Amino acid sequence: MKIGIVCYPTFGGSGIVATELGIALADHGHEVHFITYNQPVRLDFFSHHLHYHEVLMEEYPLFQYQPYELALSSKMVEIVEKYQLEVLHVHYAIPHAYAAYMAKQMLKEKGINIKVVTTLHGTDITLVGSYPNYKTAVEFSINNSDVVTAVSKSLKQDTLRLFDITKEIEVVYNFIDVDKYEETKQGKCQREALATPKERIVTHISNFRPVKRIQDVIQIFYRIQKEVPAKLLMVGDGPDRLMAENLVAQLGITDKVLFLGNSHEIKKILCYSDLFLLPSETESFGLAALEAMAAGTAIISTNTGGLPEVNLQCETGFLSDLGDIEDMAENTIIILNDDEILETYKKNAIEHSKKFTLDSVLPKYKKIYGIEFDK
Ligand code: GMT
Repeated sequence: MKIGIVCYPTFGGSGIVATELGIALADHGHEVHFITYNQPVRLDFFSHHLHYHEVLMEEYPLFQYQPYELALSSKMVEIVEKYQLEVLHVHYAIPHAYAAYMAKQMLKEKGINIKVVTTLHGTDITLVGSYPNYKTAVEFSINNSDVVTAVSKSLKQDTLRLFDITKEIEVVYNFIDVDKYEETKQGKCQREALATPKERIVTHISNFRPVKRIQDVIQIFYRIQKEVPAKLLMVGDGPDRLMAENLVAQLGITDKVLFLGNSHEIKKILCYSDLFLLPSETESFGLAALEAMAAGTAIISTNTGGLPEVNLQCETGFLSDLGDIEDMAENTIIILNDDEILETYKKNAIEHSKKFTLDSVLPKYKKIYGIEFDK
């Protein structure tokens, strides 16, 4: 089948899911066309099954804001026609579902019927999507997609609560390619480059936006390092990075916290890690936590959104109320202070991550697209 995938090409979870899905479909012989404003970060190669089309914008002095939806929908029409695509799968409703609806209407005029699949990822619903200034258009474009999916049960419930939805929403969980984590585990993990043998390694990975509560990550770690020898790896970049660096300096723990920036070596970093911190305000799923679990890392998170569907209380880690940094610090110390507990949680994390495999999710998307048999 010929499939168009529209996503944010950055380090955010929705772009990662979209890219990994596209790569897997191409591996199964389908022709996949990414339509985005930059090459997706995890798309590091092309093949005759895998293509990338850049959405180009025009500068004009009259525009205070450039009309991205216009350029995107025009590009979708062009690529659907040129390559005879059969499905457009858009990840993150804003503005992709809206642009896809416009593209579908334009194509209809040309006698082409394209199926539009919209996958809701999180903040497109729980934060930005429900802003009064966007809500009408987001609701309209969800209701006018041919198929709508959400990445967790919790996100489906949030969508039904926040919008007037007339469309069925199917839950298709985020996924990981378990084999890729096995390969990393077998490779040499140069942990000693970052910490002494006695130190535990605690990791946080995100795009450092306010919703991730980076200040809580630092405050939790501040309490941990008083009780357990440990290092904190802060991976990613975003608006709250400077605030976090200042807080680390204020608390006098600069020698114990490493800011690594955005990284293409996530699996390697996770293979050094003992525990992953995710104290988010809201998290529709928590792909970063799932990736950490697959790499054998215990999880300390809040109990918001879809996180309880991923992190299991007293099994793969602990979940606390939003902002309860004392509880999250205490739970972390319990895990890190005891080799046996840590090993048990790590093993459980690996086992539970296997419930979210590419192999279980791919057939669901194929069915949604209408793929009956692979070539
Ligand atoms: O907020 C982010 O971290 C990025 C965002 C995105 O859409 O790029 O992530 C959302 O989608 C991910 C993939 O489905 C989910 O795993 C994240 O939980 C979700 N983020 C939030 O809900 C805050």
